[in-house]
Amino acid sequence: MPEFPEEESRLPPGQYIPRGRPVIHYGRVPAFRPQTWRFQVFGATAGGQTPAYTWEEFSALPRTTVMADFHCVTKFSIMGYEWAGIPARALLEAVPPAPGVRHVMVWAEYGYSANLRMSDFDRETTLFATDLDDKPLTPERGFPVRVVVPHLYAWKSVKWVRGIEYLTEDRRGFWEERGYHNIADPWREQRYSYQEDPGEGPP
Ligand SMILES: Nc1nc2c(c(=O)[nH]1)N[C@H]1C(S)=C(S)[C@@H](COP(=O)(O)O)O[C@H]1N2
Ligand SMILES: [Mo]
Repeated sequence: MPEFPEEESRLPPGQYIPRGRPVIHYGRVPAFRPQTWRFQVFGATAGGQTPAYTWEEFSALPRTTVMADFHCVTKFSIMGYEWAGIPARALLEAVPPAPGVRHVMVWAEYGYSANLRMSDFDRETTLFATDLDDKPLTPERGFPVRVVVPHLYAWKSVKWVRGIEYLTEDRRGFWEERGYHNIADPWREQRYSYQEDPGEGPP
């Protein structure tokens, strides 16, 4: 039996609540070097400028808090994380995209990336989180800043984020190129790329 029965109704199909709060990622945890760290906004910006924020500049952007559940495609869901950080919309305001931009590529250390539709990026709950449960992120959770897109599978919630690229045409990110779904809505169980083709599925 789940500890909190009402959480069951918040579980997307095929997900379960594990013990504890697992940490999961591909590859090693990068070091943070505040002197050389930059957050680059590039691609199709409205004015053509592609600013690189220092850590001091980036962390001075407006802040907000988001309470949300977190759904990994490997089927565990963490209920009720409290993230704090910079809303995606603050970046869209600071560096407006060109009119034709429909997608955003989020870039991290070591070249990890995830693509988002602008409609998923431009949401009240999409966040560049610096804090989890009132404490700065730990290194393995993405310190100093990670993306949180709670309404999509968690591989889109890029840790150790270093920039965003405005795209006029969609491109697939790290896991989207390796067989995972381009959109990744857990409520529709959009786990794998074969589900993108209507009528396609495993035998
Ligand atoms: N940079 C980076 N971000 C990443 C990953 C990764 O391998 N590298 N893994 C993703 C996956 S698959 C998941 S489930 C979540 C896990 O976040 P957590 O460790 O805070 O639970 O981070 C996501 N963000
Ligand atoms: Mo994941």
